[in-house]
Amino acid sequence: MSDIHTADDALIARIQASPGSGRAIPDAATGAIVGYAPEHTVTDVDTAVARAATAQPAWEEAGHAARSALLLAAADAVEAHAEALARLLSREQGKPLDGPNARFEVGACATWLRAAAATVLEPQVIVDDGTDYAELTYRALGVVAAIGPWNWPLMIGIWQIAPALRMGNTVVVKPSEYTPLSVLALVDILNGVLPADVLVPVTSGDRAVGARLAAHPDIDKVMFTGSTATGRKIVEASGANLARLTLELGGNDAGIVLPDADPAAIAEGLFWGAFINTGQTCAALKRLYVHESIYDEVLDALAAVAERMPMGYGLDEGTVLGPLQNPAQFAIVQRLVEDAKARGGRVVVGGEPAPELGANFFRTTIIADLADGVPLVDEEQFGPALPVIRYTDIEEAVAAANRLDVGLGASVWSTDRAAARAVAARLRAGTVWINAHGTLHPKVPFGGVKSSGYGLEFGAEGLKAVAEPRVVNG
Ligand code: TXE
Repeated sequence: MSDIHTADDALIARIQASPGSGRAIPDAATGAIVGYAPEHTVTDVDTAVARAATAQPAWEEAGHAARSALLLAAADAVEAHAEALARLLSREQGKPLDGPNARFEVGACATWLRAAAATVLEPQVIVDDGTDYAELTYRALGVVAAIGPWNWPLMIGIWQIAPALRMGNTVVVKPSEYTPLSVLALVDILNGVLPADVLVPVTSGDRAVGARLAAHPDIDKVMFTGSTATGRKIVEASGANLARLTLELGGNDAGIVLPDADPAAIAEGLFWGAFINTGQTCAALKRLYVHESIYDEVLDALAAVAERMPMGYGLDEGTVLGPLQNPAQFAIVQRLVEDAKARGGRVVVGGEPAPELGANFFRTTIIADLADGVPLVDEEQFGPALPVIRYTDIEEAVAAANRLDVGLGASVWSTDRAAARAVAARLRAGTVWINAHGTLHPKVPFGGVKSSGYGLEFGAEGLKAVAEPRVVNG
């Protein structure tokens, strides 16, 4: 490697057993080898779970104050390595350093660690009437499996790890086979401050490793973010070990632009709502319904933003959009866009790959004049291709937004907050944003409905999800 002396390569060197051994992980943009990830086996999963189970009682015994102090130290350690982590993430995942991307993601890891450290679940007195007394308290569950995806591997990893550790659980973390190196580097940094075996990673290209982890008899909870198909397998596995589950699965978030919206004012919010991380985001705007009275103005304003956002190699400063992370995802996006064009969709911008940038690049694409039933509207594209649909009547738009079997997020765009809130109240989604889409806060619960999963993350609700309730009565 030419830039062998850079800090991100030093990180990679630390997490590799030896250079050249393990599974080669490509740079998402160039295909060059970034590093080699250990190839663990199902037997290694058993060893990892046993180590985490052995470490758990002392970690729980250490108490809330000690664990919070270590999570704060972990946040400082992440910040001390922020640029190296961001560079490694950018190379492996493809997302640029700039914009709401790699540096932003690493920063969010520190933010969520600190938020978990600061959140306290006080005992809740349920009855205290002079005769009866009952309070509800929470304690650790045991060993948590953290199984993550490739789109926001560090941030979603921390969303799973931080609350689990905070409550006194130990964690076995299994990153996506596409993005193991950045997660291993994060775990290495966290383990610089945590006691031994409190956080144990396993990595493999073999999906049997994730399956074993989810089904392991000594796993008490699975935190999973990924596809609905894999989520269903994890639900089936939990029939045997009765592991508690938090499932954050795919979505197909709708946005509804009301007739009184100001196209110029909302264009940038709409753009990042849809195209953050080049569209590879669970709660991104994936189909946009615009009232006919401002349809053309919204399309023009959105296209103007799209045309000035540079796509390219992530380590090039100024780039804000990257490639699709992997060829399979590229193929999904290409298929859906080609199909939408064949069905009469009007390409407003993009509409084709960008091979001059690299094999996995697809141009920022906005396709207008589509209708429900077209696969680009009905299926999760998980890439930089936004379908825009014209509507006449709000009843029609609400019905369209609610008609699919997923419900992670949704958004309503309007200058009239009361009108927007009235529409929001009718949308079936875990979160409905007004004049924004996908913005998250570490204290605000986040989770899906319908096939987008169940369970809440973040804040006090997120801590309860990795804890065992216990009522003390009397
Ligand atoms: O996800 P998978 P993939 C969507 C997106 C994408 C599709 C597939 O549409 O095209 O999912 O992506 C581990 N038991 N999202 O293949 O297969 C696996 O190793 C336990 C949406 O990456 O769900 C990885 O660590 N674990 C999503 C993780 O599950 C298993 C983000 C996710 O893999 C397993 C990413 C098993 N049987 C993709 N099999 C979002 N909601 O943001 C695999 N795994």
